[in-house]
Amino acid sequence: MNTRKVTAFILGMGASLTAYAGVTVTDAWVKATAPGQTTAAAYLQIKSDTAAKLVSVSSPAAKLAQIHEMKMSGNVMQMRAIDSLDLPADKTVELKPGGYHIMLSQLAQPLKEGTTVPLTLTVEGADKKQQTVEVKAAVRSAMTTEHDDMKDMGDMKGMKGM
Ligand SMILES: [Cu+2]
Repeated sequence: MNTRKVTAFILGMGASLTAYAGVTVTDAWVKATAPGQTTAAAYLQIKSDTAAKLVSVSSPAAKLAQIHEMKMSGNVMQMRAIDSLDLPADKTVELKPGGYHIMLSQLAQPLKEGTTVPLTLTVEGADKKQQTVEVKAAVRSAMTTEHDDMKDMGDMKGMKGM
């Protein structure tokens, strides 16, 4: 195996990660808005080395940013704001279409594909100490994500104990 190639690969990976003292955020993205739309959902994967929780999110792109969860109520998918999202030690928690997401409301301007949205995540450790993680979420076209939504919704329906 070519060692130099492996090293370059690892460095490349590191560049796409945002790590702050034990909290790693990857693949942050926001769905591009349709004309007239003033809300958008942001998704990402977050992992903490130690047990912690995501307690708040803010963004200069939106007046309000909330942590939302989606749940099936009967056969209706509903979403609601939650106070915090548990981050078990060393476990990747996925915010994705059909599940947990960050809801951006009262957007300052439409979100266009190819741009980025800065997000500030506040994570609180078991010791109550808070740290913030700065993330740049890539804006992706709603067209290409629509299909994933449907698939995830389908999966949600089959899930037990949610
Ligand atoms: Cu929502």
